[in-house]
Amino acid sequence: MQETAKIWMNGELVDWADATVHVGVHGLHYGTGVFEGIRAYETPKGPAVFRLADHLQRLHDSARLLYMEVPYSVEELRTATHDLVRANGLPAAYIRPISFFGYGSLGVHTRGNPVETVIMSWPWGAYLGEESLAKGITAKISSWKRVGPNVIPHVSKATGIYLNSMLATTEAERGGYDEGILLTDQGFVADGPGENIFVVKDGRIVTPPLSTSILPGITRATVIELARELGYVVEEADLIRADLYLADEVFMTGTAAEVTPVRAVDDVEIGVGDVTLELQRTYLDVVNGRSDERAHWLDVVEVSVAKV
Ligand code: PPE
Repeated sequence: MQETAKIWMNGELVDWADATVHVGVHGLHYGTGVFEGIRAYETPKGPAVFRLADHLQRLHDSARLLYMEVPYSVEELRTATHDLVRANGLPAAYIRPISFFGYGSLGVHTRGNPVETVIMSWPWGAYLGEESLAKGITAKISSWKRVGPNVIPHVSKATGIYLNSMLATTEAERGGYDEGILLTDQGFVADGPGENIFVVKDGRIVTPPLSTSILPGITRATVIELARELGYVVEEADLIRADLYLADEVFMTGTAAEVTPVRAVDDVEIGVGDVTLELQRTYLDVVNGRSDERAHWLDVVEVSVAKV
């Protein structure tokens, strides 16, 4: 991780090295936190954060599902994010807000622990490697099943859920694959460890419905909207692993992964297809501020211009 100058911590910008907590924090012991992954892009109007308010609203929703109250409103966190982007002076950055139960008392109940809220930002390139966007990645169906909706509410981007993701991604990597794909206990395709998944078959685009134990991805929603506007039929329907093997194209979406083609699943070669690349191009145009119709999704950060 590339260090940047400042981190926003509980209302203040502090030096990167000073953003520390005690080893007794509740979130470290029990995974009791919620977080977001957001990207700011370099646009003609300056650094712009993609769908910032939507991400911050999801942070609040995630917290509610863990009986946690984030002590800052969406608007306060939005201002904080702008302050941080300005302070770190990066034209493009990955932004990571996190709220977690802090130091106070241990034991699995959360009573007596303050809620700490922190926002980090640093440069983060292509999530699955520099070549992944053009050449695609290989994926392996994980032997680990996705946590069910009555195990941990998967609609919540909760830190603890990422133990499930970590197992899938590590297993895939140890097997020589770039990424894992998780199925539900019933055998339906759910998602990647940090991405939603789409299949293209006979010109139609299919993605698992939100009831399939997945995170309601903001990139997923964005891509569905953009694809429909391009004239594609997009369905939210259950998929089984055979649908992946027989697909014309498979791709993954996420803030970090953007739109990444999956060129093989379990060594079944699929290749990188035109629909995926068209959606990837369209998405990258939107986030980089090259689309006027979607300018409302870009929250431009005012950076002061040096006086001449
Ligand atoms: N599913 C999961 C499990 C997930 O973690 C993400 C984001 C998505 C879907 C896509 O959601 P969205 O970003 O709103 O389109 N994963 C974040 C964290 C990845 C990480 O390794 O950390 C991300 O992409 O920022």
